[in-house]
Amino acid sequence: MIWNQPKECMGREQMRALQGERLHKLVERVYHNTPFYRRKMQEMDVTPDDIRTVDDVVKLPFTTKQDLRDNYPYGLFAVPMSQIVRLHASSGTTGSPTVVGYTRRDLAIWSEMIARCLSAFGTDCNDIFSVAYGYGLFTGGLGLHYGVEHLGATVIPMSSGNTAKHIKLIHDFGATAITCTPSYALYLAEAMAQAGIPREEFRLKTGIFGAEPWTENMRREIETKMGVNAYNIYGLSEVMGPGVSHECACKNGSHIIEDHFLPEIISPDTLEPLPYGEQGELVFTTLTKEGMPLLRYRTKDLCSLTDEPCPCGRTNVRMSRIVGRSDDMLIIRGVNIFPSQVESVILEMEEFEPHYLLVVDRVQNLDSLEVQVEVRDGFYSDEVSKMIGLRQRLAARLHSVLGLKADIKLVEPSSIERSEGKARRVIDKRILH
Ligand code: ADP
Ligand code: K
Ligand code: ZN
Repeated sequence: MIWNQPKECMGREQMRALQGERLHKLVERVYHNTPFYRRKMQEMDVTPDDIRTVDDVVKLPFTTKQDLRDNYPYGLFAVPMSQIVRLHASSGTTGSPTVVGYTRRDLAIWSEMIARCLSAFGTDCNDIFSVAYGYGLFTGGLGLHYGVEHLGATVIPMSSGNTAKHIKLIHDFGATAITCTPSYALYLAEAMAQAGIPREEFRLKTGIFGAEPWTENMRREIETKMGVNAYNIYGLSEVMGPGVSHECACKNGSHIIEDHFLPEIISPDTLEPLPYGEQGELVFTTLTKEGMPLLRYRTKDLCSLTDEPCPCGRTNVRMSRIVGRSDDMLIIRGVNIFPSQVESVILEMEEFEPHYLLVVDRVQNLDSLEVQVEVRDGFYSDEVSKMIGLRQRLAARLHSVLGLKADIKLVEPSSIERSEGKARRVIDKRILH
């Protein structure tokens, strides 16, 4: 079902016209209400009158996470605090937290966006959702929570942690859908298998995962282990939270909620806009946000966009999976690599569990990469020659994909730390030297 047919299936020209109108109004608002943006626009000699169509967006200044930090806590808010009804903070994966503020209308729009996502995943008012993202400052928990209610489905506000109780409630309450990070989903699936409750006694059928990068191979792994149909949901707190984009039944990229968020792809080096199809940094302008509207926010997330028609009938632009964040990119002996590339390779080999850790170091001025990976039960062996053979095969595959030699450390099942939220995939010891 398509929750908001007029907005999700709008003709491209009509959408662009709507975005242009909203962009003009947005720029007027921030020009008058946010001194930070007025100053930036004055420096660039742009006024709201120069911004009439969606193509004019390129005349506007970028916003970065550093701008949010420099204006911490409320400097980018565009309404008085009397109109802010909620605060969230980003989880600070890459540094000190940043604060975001929402008006009543922002929250209503957010819930409606999530209802669109959940409908695209095939869920409806008959579903019972376990929301297992963290509740609190993180946008995942409360964001999904109110979206599920808006859909009219039933929400179990689980939050993360307490996995044993979680499994009992998913079972007893007959949860049909679950939403959390993909890494927690894996952890939970393993714990469900160990709990001794027969798989048929669970009613779970839909899994909605996001908040960190994950690969197609990871999707298959979770689907098999948990017995759900798994969908990708994307978002970031600065822009709104989860629900900025979502997959549909076609699973061929994630539709962006374009009537509220105007996407661009830029070259992270030259900052020039790139055409559809090319990979670069994703940038969003929040067309309707009141509390903390942002012009051309640089997400650091690397992906590509397409406006090719989708068989589901939605016309909104789709984004590819996030390859990684530009800050996650490791440069090892001059070679650029993303943890997701290692994940793909590991999961293509049946001998490995989807649990891995990259340890980067610098020894005698030379970068080193160690890949720690869990060997699946049944493949782990005390026979040294078997393990050496396995290590060599993985090393060879990684070498051909990454163009880099990695040291492989095979570890026993369940020895790498599990995550209830966003997984930590990299330990970069070079920072300490
Ligand atoms: P932080 O930047 O502190 O982690 P957020 O909790 O807002 O703050 O996280 C947003 C980021 O999480 C995004 O910019 C993106 O890097 C990542 N993310 C969110 N959803 C997905 C997804 N479905 N796939 C890949 N990455 C995602
Ligand atoms: K208030
Ligand atoms: Zn679609």
